[in-house]
Amino acid sequence: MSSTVKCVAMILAGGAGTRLGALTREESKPAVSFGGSNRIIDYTLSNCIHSGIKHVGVLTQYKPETLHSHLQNSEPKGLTIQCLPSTDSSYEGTADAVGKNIDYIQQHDPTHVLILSGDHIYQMNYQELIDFHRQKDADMTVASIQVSKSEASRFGILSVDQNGAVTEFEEKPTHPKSQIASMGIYLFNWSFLKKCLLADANNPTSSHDFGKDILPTMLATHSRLFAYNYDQYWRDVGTIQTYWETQMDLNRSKSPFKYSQNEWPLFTSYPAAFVPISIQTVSESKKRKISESVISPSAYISDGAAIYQSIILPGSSVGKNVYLHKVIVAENTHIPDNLSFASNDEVMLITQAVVHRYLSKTKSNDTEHSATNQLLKK
Ligand code: ADQ
Ligand code: ADP
Repeated sequence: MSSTVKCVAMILAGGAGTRLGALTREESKPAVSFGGSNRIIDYTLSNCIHSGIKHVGVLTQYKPETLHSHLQNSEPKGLTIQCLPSTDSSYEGTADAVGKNIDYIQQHDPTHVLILSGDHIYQMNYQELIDFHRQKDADMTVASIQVSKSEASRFGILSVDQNGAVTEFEEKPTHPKSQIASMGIYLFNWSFLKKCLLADANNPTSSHDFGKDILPTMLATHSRLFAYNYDQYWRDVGTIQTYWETQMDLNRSKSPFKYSQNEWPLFTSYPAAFVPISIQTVSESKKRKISESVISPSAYISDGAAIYQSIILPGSSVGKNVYLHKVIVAENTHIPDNLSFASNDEVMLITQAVVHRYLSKTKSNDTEHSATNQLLKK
């Protein structure tokens, strides 16, 4: 990082992540297991390390215990991580979460502040974003990405001129004017951000959110707001379907990531920097067939099991002759022998409750069981 730039990162990690259903019942989304032995937040933290950022504040709120202990056990070289939980009063919106921690930022006396989300899977060298921002002499730069028409209304949508200046912004519009989406990654000049946060805190009509309040106000007051176009792999793993799809993507032999694991190792609290994402083939002697799947090292797979396009989370076990296709087995779920869960369309989330429900429905059939999406939804 250039000697004139001192950048502190603030990772937003407090949202409830309700669309991940049972996976976020006990822990927040950034703490959810990902890729076998990592957690979702590890990808953003790794980007910080590879980008030469030295200080990261993690803003936590919803079910923060697992995330706190994960971060306290992580001691990545050269990075200090400070958990910043909403203790006395809850964080109202994302800007409120950062605004209530102005003192933490100030103590590092930065030139720039990078606002990040703890639930994105991507590899980005933030240094390139910082260079772009300085070149444009911007007050704030938002990272943006081209999305399909059908998914545009899930994002903040930008209109951008030829110079890269943002001319319009709408948070999750019903009728999007473009397909340029905000990635929820914002680089601010610190003095400018401080002014924005203080003004927003004093605005009684604001919901204190970056997308809903801060960006529109910046445009209305003609601030220098630019979009940094990112064209590499990036996923917001907000739903069960995208959580599954992203792990299937990373599991392919042709990884969509820009850098290999050697160039861009993933930092986790585990001694090994990176644990291979899948067990592609398992020896025939063990009589287990596993392909295109992500198996946590602490999961146990019995002989005779066949697992395809599935994710088995920590602490789970799969019994003898179980057949699984396109499912996610939630943490600490035990699938008894001879059961089968398979889906041909949407991925299925199997929790212990789903297993119990299924067993009680099929009590009369005591040999081989088979579940389909249809059956489980009844
Ligand atoms: P969303 O992801 O829908 O859209 P939001 O729900 O605010 O926005 O979550 C952003 C991040 O902040 C998440 O990591 C969440 O966990 C965290 N968060 C939410 N509330 C918080 C709080 N009170 N305290 C601490 N952390 C909190 C945003 C932008 C869009 C953009 C998408 C890209 O608003 O414009 O397109 O990100 O994914
Ligand atoms: P190899 O093919 O190298 O002899 P295995 O086929 O036994 O090894 O296992 C391949 C991978 O599967 C290893 O990472 C191992 O840790 C893991 N593994 C082995 N047995 C089990 C099991 N019963 N449940 C889950 N994972 C296992």
